[in-house]
Parts: sequence; structure tokens; C-alpha cells
Amino acid sequence: MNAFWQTARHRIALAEPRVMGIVNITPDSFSDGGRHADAAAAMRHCERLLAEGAHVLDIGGESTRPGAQAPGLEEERARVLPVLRHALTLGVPVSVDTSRPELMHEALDLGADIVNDVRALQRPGALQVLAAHPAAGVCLMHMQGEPGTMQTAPVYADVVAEVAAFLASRIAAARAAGIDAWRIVVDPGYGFGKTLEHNLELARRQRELLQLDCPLLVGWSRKSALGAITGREVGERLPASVAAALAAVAAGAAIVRVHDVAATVDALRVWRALILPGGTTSFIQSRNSTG
Ligand code: HH2
Repeated sequence: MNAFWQTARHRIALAEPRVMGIVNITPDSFSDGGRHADAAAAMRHCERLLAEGAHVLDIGGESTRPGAQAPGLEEERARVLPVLRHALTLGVPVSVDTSRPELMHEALDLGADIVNDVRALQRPGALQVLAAHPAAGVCLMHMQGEPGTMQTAPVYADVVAEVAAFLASRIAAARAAGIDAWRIVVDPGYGFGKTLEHNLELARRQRELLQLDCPLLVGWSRKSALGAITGREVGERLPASVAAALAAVAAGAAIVRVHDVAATVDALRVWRALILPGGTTSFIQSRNSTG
């Protein structure tokens, strides 16, 4: 397993868990829709997440919450690009959360480090855009269906086997397109076309996904599965989100995608100090061990 994630301008060391801070420039995201919908607010949010200790910023202009309608290309561009330009001046790796090849292309040309695609580069042309930007990182995520309908009745015979098989096929497609292995991380897509039971099964068996030999990125932050477990509304899911991030890292995740960066960074520091006194080596060993 690679101990780093190669991205356009930065090689992200994965010897310790990394925190990706979420910047949603959307009117309708499930937990923070409208809060950073104008560019100036989103730019301030980027700076705040960095001050809180984020290692990567993930900028998105499409809400993929269950039932969401995708914006048009022009709308998504207008949301993302001004904030991306600013984020690129802040000295950290910047990811763009999009499935649109046109926007991937433009963002990578501007200098974006990573494409985070909840559709795993399945749209025509997406693989080729990444192949044409030979250092950019990519996150390939699993989703059953599309956001509009994905929570209607998701069905799996074996959720872990099916997510693993899908991710393996997308890694193979990316490799065949010429994307080097060290540029790729994968994500099981908690909450994307999965019932609570599916999410829990995936979480409990998350270590099986390490057999894909790719670093794991996971996003539990404020998601409705955490609401189902705790009975909490979306605005009250901070403790649940931090607990889920720690559990994900304990089960081998290298990167956690979160809204609440400061709390997650603190929790990870304490967890590592208490559980992994040997430091980075122990973390790598614990991540790589499938036992
Ligand atoms: N979750 C969301 C969006 N993008 N990307 C990855 N790789 N993994 C995730 O789990 C993931 C993701 C949904 O969360 P959020 O961005 O907060 O909400 P919305 O899609 O409503 O903007």
C-alpha cells in the first residue's frame, strides 16, 4: 500500500491520518447548504478550515444528498472556480468534488491537485481528463444509483463484496487509462445508495477493502446514518461524526472527509497519542493489518 497520495502539487504523506475539510458552495447541501453559498463566504471558510488544521480542502458545487437535483454545468463552474482560484493560493492540496469532465479539466488546468468523484470517473471523458494531467490525484467513490433515487431501495447480496468489486473495476479502468497507482485513493461511499444496515456492515468490515491495496478515504460527517444511530438532527451530529471518523481510521482509513475540522483534528491527535504511542510506524502497521 502506498504510504503517500500523489497529487498535482503536493505528495500527501499518509503515515498519519489526514483530514480533508469540506467546502460546499451549494444552496442545498444536506448539512450546510446555503451557509457558504457565496464565493466570499466560501473563501473565508477555506481559510477557517486551514486554521483548524485541515490537510486538504475539498471544494464542491453539486449537492449529492439523497434526492438532490444536479446544477447545470455553467452553474457548477460559477460556484466552484472562483473559490478554487483562491484556495489554490493557500498552500495546501485542493480537491474538486465533481463528476463533470469539463469542470475536472478546467480545474486541473488551473492547478487543482485532486479530483474527488462520487461517480468514480464513469462519465465519458473523465478518465481521459485525469490521464492527461499526469500528476493529479483522484478519489474513486462507490455509489449505487444516482443521488436523485439512490436511497429509494438499495439492494445488495453482499455489500462489502460488491463495493470492493466495483472499486477494483474502477481502479483497473483508471490504471488502464494510464493513471499511476500512487495517484488513486478509494472510498466506500457511506450513505450513497446504502441503508443503515449496509453502512454498518461496510464499516464493520471496512478492513477488507484494504485488500484493494489503495489508501482509503471515508466520509461519515453529519450523515443520516449517524442521525439514525443517535436520534440527532443534522446540526447536532458533531460528537457522532467525530466518533465515526475515529472508528474509520481505526479500521484502516487514511483520510477522513469532514465538516468539523478542529474537533476531528483534536480527536485524532488524542487517539493517536493514547492508542498508538509508537507513532507513525504503528499507524501504518495498524492500517495495513487486515487482522
Ligand atoms: N460525501 C458527500 C459528498 N462528497 N465525496 C467522497 N469522496 N466521500 C463522501 O463520503 C462524500 C463525498 C456528501 O456530503 P456533503 O458534501 O456534506 O453533502 P452534499 O453532497 O449534500 O453537498
